[in-house]
Amino acid sequence: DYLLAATEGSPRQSITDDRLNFGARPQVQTRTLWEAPIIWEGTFDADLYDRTHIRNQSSVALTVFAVGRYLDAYLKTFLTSAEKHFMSGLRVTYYVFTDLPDRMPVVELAPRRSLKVIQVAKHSRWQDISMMRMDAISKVIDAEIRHHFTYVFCFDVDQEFTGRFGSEALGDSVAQLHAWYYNRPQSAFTYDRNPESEAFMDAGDYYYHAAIFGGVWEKVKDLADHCFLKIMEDKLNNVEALWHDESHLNKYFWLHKPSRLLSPEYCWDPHIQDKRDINVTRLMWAEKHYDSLRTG
Ligand code: 2GW
Ligand code: MN
Repeated sequence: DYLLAATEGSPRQSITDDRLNFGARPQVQTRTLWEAPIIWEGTFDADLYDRTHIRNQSSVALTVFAVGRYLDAYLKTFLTSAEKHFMSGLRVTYYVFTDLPDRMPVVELAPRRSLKVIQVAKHSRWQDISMMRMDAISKVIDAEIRHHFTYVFCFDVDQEFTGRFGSEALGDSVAQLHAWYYNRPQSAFTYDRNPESEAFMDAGDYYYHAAIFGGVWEKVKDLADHCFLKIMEDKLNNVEALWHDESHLNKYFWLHKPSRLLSPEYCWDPHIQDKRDINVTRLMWAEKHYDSLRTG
């Protein structure tokens, strides 16, 4: 049903996108086996996408979590850089989830852009901080996003926009290729291989990065509900998937193929040596300070 998944209020979009020039990047894969486009620099006309989405009045909700020390460490850079590069020209609202609303950084927003802070409890285990995002995302879609926005994109906070992250990335169901695995053999993918977990996979298509996923709100709600349900089933069975919510996300996208994939240009780790396919970096992983952030 991802072929023509139009619902009221969202533009009807088929999986093949004739606005793309698939041949413009002969060195990389620009379409999946199920004909979903993979968006690489050079394959699209940015103005054309912006014009269509402005004409359709597309609007985008962005969710991001900044709990505990991640608030001071990453949020200001994330939001300030998003204001420069994320969906410029479209109506955007940031939904920031934090346990520390009083410490919110001050960020100047462009016209037609706004920010909402939603207070959440801090789970004591970091794995739960990450996994429980799925529940919060589903709830905010139900309570607010579905009434006001076409699309919702969900981001890790430990990253910085460094180039256009624009309307060419919008689609029904959007997955991010993980920068470390996009050109690696399937045997190297870090899927959950434990048959006891609901996230278990012994085959797949790609290895997707949970730091970015999105789509029309109906699809993102379905993804979040599915992943949260599976996370809770695992808890009842006393198992935890290898990469937590990311393992469940990979299982979900194996069962429900995404209609659009983002190349690693959309989420790049500057520590990766081999940059031969990367013509532009649109968003970069921030430094991790595991010693100070993951303890205490
Ligand atoms: C997470 C790990 C260790 C210590 C703290 C935290 C933490 C995460 C936190 O204290 N506060 C917080 O708000 N977070 C949120 O969870 C924040 O939005 C962060 O970006 C997100 C995921 O945690 P992160 O970025 O440290 O994990 P990564 O970069 O190793 O992420 C991948 O794997 C995760 C599962 O282990 C998720 O699937 C994530 O989406 C992936 O990118
Ligand atoms: Mn991260």
